[in-house]
Amino acid sequence: VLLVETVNGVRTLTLNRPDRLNAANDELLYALTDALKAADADAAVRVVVITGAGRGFCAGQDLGGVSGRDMSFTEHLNATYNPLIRTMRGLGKPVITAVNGVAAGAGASLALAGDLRLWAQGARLIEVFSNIALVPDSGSTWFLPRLVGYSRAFELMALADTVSATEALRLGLCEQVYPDETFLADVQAYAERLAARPANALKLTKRALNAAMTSSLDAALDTEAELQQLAGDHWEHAEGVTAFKEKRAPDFRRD
Ligand code: LHQ
Repeated sequence: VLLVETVNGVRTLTLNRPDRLNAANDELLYALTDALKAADADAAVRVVVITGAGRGFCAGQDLGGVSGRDMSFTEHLNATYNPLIRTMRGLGKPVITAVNGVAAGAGASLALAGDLRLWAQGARLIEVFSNIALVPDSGSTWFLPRLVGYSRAFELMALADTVSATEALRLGLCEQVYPDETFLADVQAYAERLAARPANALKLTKRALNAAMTSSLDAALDTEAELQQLAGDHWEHAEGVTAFKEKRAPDFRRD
């Protein structure tokens, strides 16, 4: 259900149920969460990419196994999607969602939960939940209004309209859009640029940003002052300053 590959410090996790547009079952969700934790623990991994096999990114919950009467949705979310989303945002490494095709329902939430979102031109996102009279879950109600504002988020959720890649770029739902034909190579090149950046500083930046998303300015200033000490005490900082003085590129990949 999940393919795992590492190239030049970039670990790519590929959802692999292409005939179902990578709709998620328990096995896939547990495998993805475990693979993220393994990537966090592996010093050879500097950046994680999540993408989908075939023409879809992720069509959300596999509806084949779902009916409101034979499972607790609350328990299901708490056991599967919620730990996944928390693991992504808590990971000490950048997580890129490489949205190769349609992202729907919890698959849209997964696409939005990346620290960085790169889309193929043919990708699209649908907050499809209201089509089956459900509430957006797996973080969509948190991510989407922060990206597009309350009313646009509600509109997308209430009408389940399809967001194209061009529109996603305009709305700020993705950072880059690449041609379908070169998508994976473009994602890899982008991820390798990120992998050359100072890993400790990015880990601390991610921690500071995630805290700031829900904090006051006062608290953010305190967090910055605390984390800046950790960054400044790290060898990366010495390397950055030395490289600047020596008029050369810093080497942040030496460990
Ligand atoms: C699928 C699915 C799918 C199974 C396409 N399952 N087979 C919910 C409940 C409980 C608790 C936790 O949280 C959740 C969260 C959720 O994610 S709710 C939302 C669940 N997802 C959906 O409702 C999306 C359903 N799919 C669609 O609306 C369409 O398939 C989209 C818009 C994603 C893509 O449309 P098309 O490009 O036209 O593709 P298609 O519909 O022809 O799908 C291709 C195949 O994939 C097809 O199978 P088939 O055997 O006919 O080729 C679909 O049945 C299958 N598939 N999504 N979620």
